[in-house]
Amino acid sequence: MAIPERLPREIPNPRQMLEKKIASHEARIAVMGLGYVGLTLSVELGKVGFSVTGIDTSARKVDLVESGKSDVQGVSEFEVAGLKAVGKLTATRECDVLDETDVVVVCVPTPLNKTRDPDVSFILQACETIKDRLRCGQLVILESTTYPGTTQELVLPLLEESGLKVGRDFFLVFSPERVDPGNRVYTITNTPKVVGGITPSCAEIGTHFYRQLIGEVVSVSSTQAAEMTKLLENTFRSVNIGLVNEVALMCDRLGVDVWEVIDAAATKPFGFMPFYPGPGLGGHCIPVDPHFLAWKLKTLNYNARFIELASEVTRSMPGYVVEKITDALNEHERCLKGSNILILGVTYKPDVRDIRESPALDILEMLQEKGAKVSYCDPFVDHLQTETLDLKGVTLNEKSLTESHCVVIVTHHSDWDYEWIVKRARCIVDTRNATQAVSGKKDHVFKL
Ligand code: SAJ
Repeated sequence: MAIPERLPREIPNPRQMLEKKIASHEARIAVMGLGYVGLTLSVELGKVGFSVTGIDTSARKVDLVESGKSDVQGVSEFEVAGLKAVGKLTATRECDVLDETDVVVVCVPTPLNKTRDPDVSFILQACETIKDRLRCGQLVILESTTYPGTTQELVLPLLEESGLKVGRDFFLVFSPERVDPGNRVYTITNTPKVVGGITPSCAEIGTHFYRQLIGEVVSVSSTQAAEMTKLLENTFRSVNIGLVNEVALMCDRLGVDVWEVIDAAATKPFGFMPFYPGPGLGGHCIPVDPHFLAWKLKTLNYNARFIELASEVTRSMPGYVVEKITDALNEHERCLKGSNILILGVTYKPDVRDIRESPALDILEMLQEKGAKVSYCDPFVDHLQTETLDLKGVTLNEKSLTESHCVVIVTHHSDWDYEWIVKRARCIVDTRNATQAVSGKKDHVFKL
């Protein structure tokens, strides 16, 4: 593929040229990062007629797309293969395609590092690559969740090292991803999209771009506002989950059923939104995003107390579940050590494949350390391998249930028959109130 000469520094009207290409869907798109955000976005862009090239450092991810497959829940292989067949979607590990693209969307991971500080190295690597190939008339979008100031303070200076000027030669926006893998109600196209630009013209072009595939696009005044919007969304969730976990600990001491109390409070049609206690906080967003905000505020000498406190409470939940298991076994004159414990559900939430940050991993580790004989069952996870765990999943059947001294419902997948489980297990710790609807004898079921 011949690499065209860079466009000259000055072209008559980069913005007008770009807007026309976007409006006609002739704009060529590059999406950097083919995870749940990048691949989902690439497919939706291809479906409205753009030609999209996905760029990923993982040969496995590139090969999957090139062979018309998908490893992302909610992205159909039929759609990937179809777009591939008509040349609307390709994938590559090489970045020279950036010489020919008009819009580049960065959807790379932003994990926490070992000291739980933000790791923006993937963003910087992607932007270094973009800088080397930046041309007049290009729109660069950052979607990766990050702390307020990243786009303005890190990405912009890097891109302007090219000698091109933002708002005149190229355009730069931040637009938070709102992809919820497996959510059949809210998809990219019907979830409002927030856009913040470095300059007004950046915001206008970014809005113009997303309006090609999303019904509602909300423009905010800056990239910092857009970055902060995302962090507020997920900090709101994290803090409320922390609060309701503390309410569960309070209700336990009061001898009150926390689930009954939440359901009763949820009858209030205004001013209340139910959250539910659980074994801890998993996933790639909620446990991570608020710490981006807390870290940034620390650099500004501010301690984000709610974030830290909610995180502290929620991080104590796996240990609380192990206490519940110990108490439940005591009711059956058994100690934890040497008991067969079956964990039902190890993914971070129901009906997904993802085990990232799953509290089930902490619970399994703690039980093993205390000498319990642990096994797990999860239809989405055949084999559980982490730094400290190496377990093959067992089948949920009469045998695995009756041989267990305690069955622990950690992730309540929809397909399980909880009535059948309650009837066969001799002792159950239910961390999700999954057995709520089961009638009949339940004095062997212990809830959070
Ligand atoms: N959790 C609780 N109690 C609750 C809700 C969740 O313990 O009341 C736990 C879950 O078990 C899980 C963790 O919190 O371990 C995260 O659950 P989540 O429902 O927030 O699911 P995520 O991590 O997939 O969050 C995503 C986010 N979406 C984006 O960032 C684009 C989040 O903003 C969404 O609100 C959430 O999906 C959603 O609503 O599904």
